[in-house]
Amino acid sequence: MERTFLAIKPDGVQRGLVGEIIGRFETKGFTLVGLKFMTVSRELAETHYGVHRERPFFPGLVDFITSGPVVAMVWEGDGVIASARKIIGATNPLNSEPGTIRGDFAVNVGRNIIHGSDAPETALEEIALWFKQEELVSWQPQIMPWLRE
Ligand code: D4T
Repeated sequence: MERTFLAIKPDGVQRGLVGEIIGRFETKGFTLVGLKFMTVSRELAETHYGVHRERPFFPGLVDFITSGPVVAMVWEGDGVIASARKIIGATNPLNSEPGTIRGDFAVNVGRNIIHGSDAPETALEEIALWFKQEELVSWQPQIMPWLRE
């Protein structure tokens, strides 16, 4: 079953949006298989955002993501990687559609509330970076027959 890595960034936590955000993925019908509330080390932040190392916004991005607690999560379900990106909305919240998380709650690209893996390869890498295998819980929600035929 497909899995993706999502993280509510420090702005989402500080603004009290944790329950609202988790609820969107839960009520959609995806399955939570990993969850932790944590402070991100600079090493983890720099590895996670390594692809952006040469970009001018990289230092500010690392400062921001390490500035307060985040909620790191793994969610499971058919098509969850692409679907979660749609639920999250475009990177710049001013371009995010209303109804998406960023479209509903954010106005600035440097404070865009939540991260979601953008492809199957990055999802695998990010899950392995943020979670130990034993921190993930494989389970079958009892409502599954009501979610898929
Ligand atoms: P993340 O990775 O946080 O889910 O964001 P996206 O996948 O939607 O977008 P991204 O990788 O291009 O950007 C990573 C992260 O950097 C911040 N950022 C981005 C920024 O502060 N200034 C910028 O100009 C850009 C392009 C926002 C998300």
